[in-house]
Parts: sequence; structure tokens; C-alpha cells
Amino acid sequence: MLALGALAGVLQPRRRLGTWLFVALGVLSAAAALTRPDAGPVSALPTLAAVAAGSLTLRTILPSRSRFDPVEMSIRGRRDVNPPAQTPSDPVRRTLLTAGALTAAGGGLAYLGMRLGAGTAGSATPFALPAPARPLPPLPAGLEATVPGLSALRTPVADFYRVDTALVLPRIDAANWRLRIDGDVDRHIELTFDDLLAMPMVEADITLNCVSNPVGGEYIGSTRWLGVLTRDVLARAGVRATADQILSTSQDGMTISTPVAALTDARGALLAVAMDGKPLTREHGYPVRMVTPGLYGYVGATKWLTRLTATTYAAEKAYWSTRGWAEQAEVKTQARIDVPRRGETVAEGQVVVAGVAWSQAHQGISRVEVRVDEGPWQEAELGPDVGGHYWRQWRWTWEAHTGGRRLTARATDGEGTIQSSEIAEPAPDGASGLHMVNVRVN
Ligand SMILES: Nc1nc2c(c(=O)[nH]1)N[C@H]1C(S)=C(S)[C@@H](COP(=O)(O)O)O[C@H]1N2
Ligand SMILES: [Mo]
Repeated sequence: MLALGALAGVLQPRRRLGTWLFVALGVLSAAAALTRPDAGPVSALPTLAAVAAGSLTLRTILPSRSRFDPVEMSIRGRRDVNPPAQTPSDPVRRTLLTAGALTAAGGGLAYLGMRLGAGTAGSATPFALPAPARPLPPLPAGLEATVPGLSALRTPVADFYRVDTALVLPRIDAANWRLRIDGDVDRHIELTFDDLLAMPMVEADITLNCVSNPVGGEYIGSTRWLGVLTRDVLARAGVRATADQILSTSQDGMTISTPVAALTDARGALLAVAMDGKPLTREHGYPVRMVTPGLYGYVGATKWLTRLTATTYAAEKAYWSTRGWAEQAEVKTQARIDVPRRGETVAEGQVVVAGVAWSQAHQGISRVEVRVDEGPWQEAELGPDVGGHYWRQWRWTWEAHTGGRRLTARATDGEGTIQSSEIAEPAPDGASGLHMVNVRVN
């Protein structure tokens, strides 16, 4: 924006091209703002104000060409036998002062706007969480207490990764929130937030991960969710047998498609209202989001959910399906090494190697093995079992000998299948390959 502002200033003396540049950018950004799904006529106001401010600024600091005419200025300078060095009436000085004041005012306003916008970023109106019909026992203590650097068994909400297309977080008032269920169903229905909370509440420990997570990456988090079963909600509308996809829509227009089967089978897909014992934060989908065990977030975890449409994969394509990502994608089994870190130098002797592993689509983790360089695979000790939809911590004690070493981990799922060692990029349906970490032993 600074560069464009400077460009406008340079262009302005030529037929007021600077003003036209502002107008052109204004039209472009007003169009962008007005075509947002939740836009109203006022969405164009900030842009109009910006164009007006920009043009006014150009007029104020570059009033006309002649004042900057170098010839005129030099004549004026010669005429002043004893020029009052730099009076405020000096056009250059006045221009600089005006421009400086306007820049400061603009910066202040921008800062104020950001503060106002961010003021409620994390907070949403709290509500009393209903009790689950069958509460789960508390989560067991994880291995992180004894292994510094290991991912906590339960990811704190503040550390939970965030991935979405929302430039501005949707601001939803739970009291006005409605969930529309339509498409190929027996009855089109609409649920209020209270309707939802009145249904049987379910607690579930589920690990969520992003399809764009590279091998060893950070786009994964695990927590205890509270919500209603997606299948209970869909049953109220009666999804017809001809539908194979539920297209879910977020307040901001983002769409995600999920197989009907994944939302209605025994895995227990949820419409969640809380994570880690507290209402969802705005970042994570307040007031209601989907959580579908075994599927990557982009095909099962719609945040700011407002609509469920029963349809078919042949008829409707979701946001990412038209942008190079697979229409359907199950989470791939993976093991990640958290400690030691890549490039770390460790002391010779006993070194704890530890991490997490997950296989939400294949009954959780039954084994994790580690090897040093091309050595034999050695079985790691597993942390507490929180169920097949949740990641599992692991740790292994290594007798480390000096030199550059490569640690590799691999997981075996609950069905006995070893994870794929074939290297695949995240696109189109999730990364695969073994996580390797190079360390130095001294
Ligand atoms: N409305 C909406 N929901 C969304 C997305 C989005 O862009 N918009 N991104 C999805 C993706 S790609 C992932 S991985 C998860 C991430 O959820 P989190 O940000 O709560 O961790 O949300 C999913 N739900
Ligand atoms: Mo994602």
C-alpha cells in the first residue's frame, strides 16, 4: 500500500493519474468486498472512505503543478533578498508538514481500526455447556511430564493449529445462529443453537489434522470435543438414500464435502460446540463446527457451520475440490519425531527419542518403531491409549554413539498395517513417507 501510495503521488501531476489509480483500486476492492457471501451494501463503505481519503490527500499535498514548478521556485528564491529561512508558508515545508500529519493520522486510524477489529478476536459470547449424556473419564496423564519437548497429550487450545480461508474471522451471535438442513432430505429443517444444545451431548477425544501438513509437520492437534452426533442432526431431516455427499457451508461461504457414510456411521462424527471444556473460540469455529474422525479437516471439519445440504459428488463440488485437492481423503497413518529436534546436538549416551503417531482412519496406533541410520527397527514404548481417533505418544531410549546420525520413525496402525514409506506431497490427498531427523552426537 505504501508503494501504491508513492506511485499515486508520482503519477498525480500527470492528468491526476494518482486519483484515477485510487479510483481503480477502489472499484476492485469494493467488488471484492461486495462479492463476499456475507456482504451487504455497507461492505463497500471502507473502500469508498479510503478512495476519498486518498484523493483528498493527493489534492492537499499536491494542490497543483505550478507550486512545484522548479522555475517558479527559483525565481521566488532570488526575489527574497533575505528569505525568512523556512516559514510555514514555504510551499515545500508546508507540503511536508501536511503530508507528515496526514501520514501520522492515517497510521493512527489504521492502528485504531486494527485494535477495534482484533478486540473481540478470541472471545465469543460464552454459554453454559450442557453436560454430556455419558461423560468420559478424565484424560490420562501424558508422557510429556517426563519428556521435555514432547507434544502434550492434549493440545492447549491456544496452541491448536489454525487453517482456514477466513481473512476476517466470522462474527456469529449464537442467539441468532441457525443451521439449515436442506437438499435431498425428507424435510427441510432449521435448528437454533438452543435446539442443538437440547439434543444428547457427546464427548469425544479426536485428533484433527490438515491435509496440507507435511511429514513431521505441525498442522495437527488433539483435544476433547463436546457436541451432538452429526447423524442425530441429519436424522431429523431424513437424508434420502440417493445422496452420497453432505455439502456443508460456513457463514463465510466456504464449502466442504463429506461422504454421508462418514457422518452417519459408528465413528461418531460430531457437530461440536466446545473443545477442551470450553465453548469454541472464534478461531476454531464458534459457535458450531464439524469434527469427523478419520478425515482431514478440509473434508470434514467445517467451522462456523450454517448449512448442511444432502447432495451427490456428481452434482456439487466443494471449495478445495475445484482447486487441486482430492474430493475425498482419509487421514494417512504417520509417526512424528518431536525430540530430539532436527539439527540438535545431543550428548553421547542415553538419549530419549519421542514423538506422536496417529491413524484415525485405521483403529489408532498399535506400534511405533525407531531406527538409527540403516540399523534395525526397534520398538518404542507407547503412551496412554485414548482411543483409535486420538494420537498416541511414544518414547524410546537410544544408546547414542558419536557422529552424525539419522533417526527414522514408523507407525503401525490398529489393523496391523505399517505406514507407507512412499514419499508423497500433501496435494492432492495428504503427505506420506517416514519422518526422519538428523542429529549430531558429541
Ligand atoms: N469455514 C471453514 N472451515 C474450515 C476451513 C475453512 O477454511 N473454512 N478449513 C478446514 C481445514 S483445511 C482444516 S485443516 C480445519 C482446521 O481447523 P482448525 O483451524 O480449528 O484447526 O478446518 C477446516 N474447516
Ligand atoms: Mo486443512
